[in-house]
Amino acid sequence: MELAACIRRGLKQNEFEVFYQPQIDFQSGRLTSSEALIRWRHPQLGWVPPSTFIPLAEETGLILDIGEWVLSQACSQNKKWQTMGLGNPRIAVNLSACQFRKEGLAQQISQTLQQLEMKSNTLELELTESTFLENPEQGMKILDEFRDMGVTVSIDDFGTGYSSLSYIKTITPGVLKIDQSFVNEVINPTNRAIVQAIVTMAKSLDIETIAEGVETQEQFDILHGMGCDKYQGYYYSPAVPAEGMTQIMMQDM
Ligand code: G
Ligand code: G
Ligand code: MN
Ligand code: NA
Repeated sequence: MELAACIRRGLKQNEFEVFYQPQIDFQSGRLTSSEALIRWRHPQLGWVPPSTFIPLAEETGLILDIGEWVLSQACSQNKKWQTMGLGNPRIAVNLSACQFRKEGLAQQISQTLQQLEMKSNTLELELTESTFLENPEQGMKILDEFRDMGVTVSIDDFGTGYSSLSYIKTITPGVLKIDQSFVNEVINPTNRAIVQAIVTMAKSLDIETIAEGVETQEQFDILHGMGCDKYQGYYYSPAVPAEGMTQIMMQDM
């Protein structure tokens, strides 16, 4: 069967699952939030990584269905965690350019939040610079709507785009997610200088920084020392199923 048809069938037959990766505060060592990351359990192929189906889903527009599904899954899961008394966790959801392009995104998100009775200030939406730059005018309008709703905007893979820093001023994100490629080699003086510059700039603009893909104690120490706010990565935990995330949250209480 064609991959697109497989995705369609998979959505109908509940083959997709949302995993969650913890985000940890460097200072306190406490869990603050998690990122929702889709996984596909294909009946024949087993776990199919998003890198093999997200690009096609974007080409075919299927990402609109996937995106809506991930958002409602993640929000209802987060609501469950709040109801279980596991604090006031935040959840970060990835938005693709395709979703960002379609009319009515903010209204759709607002509706989902209302239906699930989830507080909008516990939702973070991740977008890349290129998603925004595809159509900055429309982008500004959507970001204003997000802001009015009280939803936080994060810039994903920060530092890998080709945008000028002036866009930071335009977007005024709540969070910058420092791309894994810098974090991975943060031991290297050039990368270290770049990451330090990002962290310093973000601090003075009152923007939070998250280091992505922290894997080692050494990376942890360097980033902590630089004043980066939070981290995400295998050093703490990979993305895990909802039940695994619940366990992690209970241990963190
Ligand atoms: O979790 P993993 O590293 O395998 O994710 C690979 C890529 O897939 C990442 O770039 C991530 O942003 C993307 N991805 C994961 N889940 C989603 C999702 O729900 N929506 C979108 N648009 N992208 C996702
Ligand atoms: O949305 P984004 O492109 O940031 O997706 C994050 C991706 O990074 C996911 O595919 C996730 O599984 C992956 N990831 C998370 N932590 C680590 C890590 O410590 N090392 C590596 N190599 N990948 C990671
Ligand atoms: Mn992301
Ligand atoms: Na990223």
